[in-house]
Amino acid sequence: MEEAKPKLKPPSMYKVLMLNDDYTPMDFVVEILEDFFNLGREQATRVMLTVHTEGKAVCGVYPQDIAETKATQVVEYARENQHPLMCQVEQA
Ligand code: TYC
Repeated sequence: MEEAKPKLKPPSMYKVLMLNDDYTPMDFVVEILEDFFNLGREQATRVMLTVHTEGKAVCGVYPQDIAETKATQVVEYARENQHPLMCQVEQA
């Protein structure tokens, strides 16, 4: 008897982007990149400076539900600390 072909495909991946603003402190952004995106201090600093100079940068790439959850958690954490930091999720 023939085996059924597995039809599982890997999930589409989504980028979490961080957007620049004039008010969120640089240290706070670096802390977020370390804590929510598991970047080391050097890479977190590089990503933060890319956002600061270019307007946005990719923080990480994940399956959709994880990407959406991280973006929501980052924005909530920023609001709890009275910062206007924004994230975007888009398909990779
Ligand atoms: N532009 C901010 C400042 O000069 C720093 C900053 C970096 C803010 C990255 C947001 O996603 C951001 N304090």
